[in-house]
Amino acid sequence: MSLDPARLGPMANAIRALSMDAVQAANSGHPGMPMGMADVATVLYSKFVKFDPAAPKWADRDRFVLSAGHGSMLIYSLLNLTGYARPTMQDIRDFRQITSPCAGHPENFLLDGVECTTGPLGQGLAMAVGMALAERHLNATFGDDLVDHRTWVIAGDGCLMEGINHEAIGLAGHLKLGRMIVLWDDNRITIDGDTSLSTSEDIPARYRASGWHTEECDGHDFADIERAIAAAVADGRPSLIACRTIIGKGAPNKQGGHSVHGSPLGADEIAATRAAIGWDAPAFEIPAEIAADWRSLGAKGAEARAAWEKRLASSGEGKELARRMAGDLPSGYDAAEAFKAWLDQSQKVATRKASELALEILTPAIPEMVGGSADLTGSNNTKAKATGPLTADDYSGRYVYYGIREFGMAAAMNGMALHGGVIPYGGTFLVFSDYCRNAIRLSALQHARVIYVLTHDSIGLGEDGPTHQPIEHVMSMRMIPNLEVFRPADVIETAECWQLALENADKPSVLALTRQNLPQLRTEGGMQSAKGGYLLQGAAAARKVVLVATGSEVELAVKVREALEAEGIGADVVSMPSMSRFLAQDAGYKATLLPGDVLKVSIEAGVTLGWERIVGSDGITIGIDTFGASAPAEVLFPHFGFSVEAIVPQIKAKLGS
Ligand SMILES: Cc1ncc(C[n+]2csc(CCOP(=O)(O)OP(=O)(O)O)c2C)c(N)n1
Ligand SMILES: [Mg+2]
Repeated sequence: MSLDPARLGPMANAIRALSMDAVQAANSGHPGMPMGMADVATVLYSKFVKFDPAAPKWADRDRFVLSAGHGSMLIYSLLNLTGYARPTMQDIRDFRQITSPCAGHPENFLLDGVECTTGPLGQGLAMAVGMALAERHLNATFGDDLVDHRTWVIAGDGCLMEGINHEAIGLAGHLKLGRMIVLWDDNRITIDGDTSLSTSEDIPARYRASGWHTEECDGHDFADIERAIAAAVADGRPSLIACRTIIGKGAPNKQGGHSVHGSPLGADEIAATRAAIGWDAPAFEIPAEIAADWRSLGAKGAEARAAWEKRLASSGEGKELARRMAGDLPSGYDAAEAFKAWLDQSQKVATRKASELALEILTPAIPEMVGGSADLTGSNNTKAKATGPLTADDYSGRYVYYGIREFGMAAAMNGMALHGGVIPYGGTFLVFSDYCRNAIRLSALQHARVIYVLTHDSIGLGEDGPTHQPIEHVMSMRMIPNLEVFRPADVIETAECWQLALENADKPSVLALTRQNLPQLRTEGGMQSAKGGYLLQGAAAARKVVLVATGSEVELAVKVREALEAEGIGADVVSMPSMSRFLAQDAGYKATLLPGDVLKVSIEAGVTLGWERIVGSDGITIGIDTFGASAPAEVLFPHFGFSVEAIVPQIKAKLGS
């Protein structure tokens, strides 16, 4: 059945009017994209997207991602017009103001219906790959009756030009994520002007080469748009639809040019647009008939949702799916109990190996954990026996071979976490966190429970040399708000940190893990890491010094303490697997561990910047503020001053003893 263009035209114009008027009122924003894609979005929502504004978090809803996040007025218009509780028309009037959830770019934590935060170009599309992957995985686990939805993306030239696009579509094509459909706003305009300034790529050919199905349509011809989307739905491969559009369509003097990308149209052009598209209503008013047409679309989903709820209630699996979607860990899960057996085993292992040992216990108990690595499985130790490969032939697997696609992996994991029902974790070398840093930042911004397993966490990795040796990475990730960075010191701390990371339901975590073996320092349980820092060994002689260390340097701190004690200088060792967690403890606890009247010394094989917060301005910071070097780890540590012989004299000199 084809749609009636006589009704669709005015509906699309409602998006155009709201977008140009909101941007004008804010005197900032991007009218070109929503005006250009208004026709495509109208067809998409009239006929294809499964959603229910009355239940925005309905688990089996389609996911819609506006990857071209600068065109945020498009999604705000759609949510308002179809009847979501927010944004209200007042919210839209207040577009880009502090009181409004209609932020400059769509934020998943401000509005239901915004599935992910977009704006950093390319990442919306890459997150959608993760959503489509989570959908197939849950479908394979729970069946068609409970999980059966699509992932829709609107992306611009910029999203397709970014390097991450290559990683994202390569992964989606390989995994045959056929329920993902990308509508490309093929307007041939970016900020600087015509796309011919900077590219001559055959984008559909690139997608086809990556295993995608491609379609083209006239993005202003309703019937042609419907045809192309229907063809995409019918094809088993992921689909790209090149929608040939005119940026700012409707604005008679400005459409088609780059000036409409990111500036208000201005009062004169807005008046001319109203005349050109036949829109008489004042700003922020939608004529009753058009509003009713949009509302009726919104109401259509209620029936499908009610039917799904019935199926959920009558399914034996319903409760389990609901638990996973709510993000609650399984009841009866108590990893601490399982890890207790390790306390008297004296295991000397790398913390990456300790992480694998923890995963062998955690992954069978927590079936929603889906692991992976960017081609470093054997180095990151991310694969456990319970996590079989997730492939195009078997989506029920729980281990994703992401390939050498760190950014694509991180963005996909964001999409998986935001889709819900899975807890993604993935590995690469810590030094390559830079490759995916903006996705890690978006995990934090979006409150996404993603666990990054970042191994080879210092010069301790040895011979691979300075390109592979993290220096600034641990500290620089501690600077990202709402991201918890763990650097455990031994097998017991690693297990504790894994548990804490899983319990961080509203934030991502980083586990910084060693390549090299470390002795087991802890023989007592008690979840000490839960305070971020704790007293590992107390001073025997009168306390003059507190040594604060993380990860592999806790072993060194223990040796420094022994040497000091041998000379009658009492020293505590504080292990600090999570600096942010420690800093969040109450003042009394912090003062007990780090009293004002003793010398405090930090030891961490990374930059010293930031450790003043812990040791104060008259403490000592042992670290490394240059690049590393290529040599065995046993040579590198003393070379860079990480030895009892180098550290003890500095402490004695400071104490004046
Ligand atoms: C990673 C990233 N780089 C740069 C920008 C700044 N930026 C926002 S929109 C845009 C141009 C995008 O062009 P296109 O996707 O074609 O959007 P259109 O102009 O057609 O609306 C740029 C460079 C950004 N948001 N994200
Ligand atoms: Mg463009």
